[in-house]
Amino acid sequence: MKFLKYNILLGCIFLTSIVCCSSDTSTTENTNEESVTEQPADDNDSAFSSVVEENGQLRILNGVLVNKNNAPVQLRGMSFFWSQWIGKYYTEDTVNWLKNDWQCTVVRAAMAVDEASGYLTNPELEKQKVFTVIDAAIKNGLYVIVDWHSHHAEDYLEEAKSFFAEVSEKYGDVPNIIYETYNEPLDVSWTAVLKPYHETIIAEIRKNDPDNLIICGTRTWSQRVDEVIGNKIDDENVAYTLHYYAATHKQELRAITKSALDNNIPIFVTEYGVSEASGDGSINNVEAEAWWSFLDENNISWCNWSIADKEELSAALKPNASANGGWPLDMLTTSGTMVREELKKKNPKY
Ligand code: IDC
Repeated sequence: MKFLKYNILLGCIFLTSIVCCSSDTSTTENTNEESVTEQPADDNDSAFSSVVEENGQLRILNGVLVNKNNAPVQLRGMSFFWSQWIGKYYTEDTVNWLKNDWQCTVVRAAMAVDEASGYLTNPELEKQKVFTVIDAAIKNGLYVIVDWHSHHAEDYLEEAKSFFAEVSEKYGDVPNIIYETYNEPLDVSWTAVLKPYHETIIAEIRKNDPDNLIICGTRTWSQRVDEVIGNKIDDENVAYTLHYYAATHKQELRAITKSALDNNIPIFVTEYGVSEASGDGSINNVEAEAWWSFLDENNISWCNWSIADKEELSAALKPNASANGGWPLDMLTTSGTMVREELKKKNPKY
């Protein structure tokens, strides 16, 4: 059965390649005659054992995240919490559970930097947590985002350079790794501060890793993706970060995002909540659904905030949930339940 499905899948890719190759590509910016192929219908039961086995090396093509066959890929998964505060979930067992039970195709490790006792104070301790998640993600065939979780990264340039140099040297030869150079800048200039910051870090990464995806934070808590229009970073495999919290950010932020998309700016939602931007307050189901539809329509990948058992509405787990996965459904919060259902409904099952 699996073999048959695999052949049908290959057939679809082959046929869509022919259709796409013979169609008019004049609407695309790219002149190298490559085009994005159509995604075969997803029956939610993949013939492959993991998302990385199926999709391999990711890249950006005409503003879209595509796989090794140039077919669009939309990853969906979970973000871990600040590593220094709730690092107990940075375990192999949690990653296994997020793949097998939650059907995540991507996870995000949030390396705390300057807050409390993060990387600046305890680099080895914090790195070990992040490396544990990366190693487990690679074993599971998941994509993994390595996020420099700071609001002031431009103030610690040397530390960021050395961290990303180390990560790219250690993991740059596997297709699983995705770098996120700056979680959320505050109100600082894209042109004068953020773009040069990202370029400096990208130069470090590219010494070791010529091709994996790099995601770059934008002004105002990674919301102003429109400011990248006409001012992109000169690297083929860069996407830009959008963050939203559904009970706070609504149509206005979707409109900003749409203007970026209309200008071929690749977007990746490395973090969002169904709650307010505080991470708490209230949950907005209607807006959560509106955002999920918007992301699907535009093939935008996402990670939900967060794998944590803190008493706040954005946390996925109830207090004292096990650090080794295996969570019974009654240990999930309202947010955790909503997001897990969305993942299981939309992601392929590996
Ligand atoms: C929040 C946590 C909260 C913690 C706070 C500290 O949920 O418990 O007290 O950080 O700053 C973001 C950030 C992310 C925030 C999250 C919710 O990237 O670190 O986590 N959020 O406020 N951007 C928008 C919302």
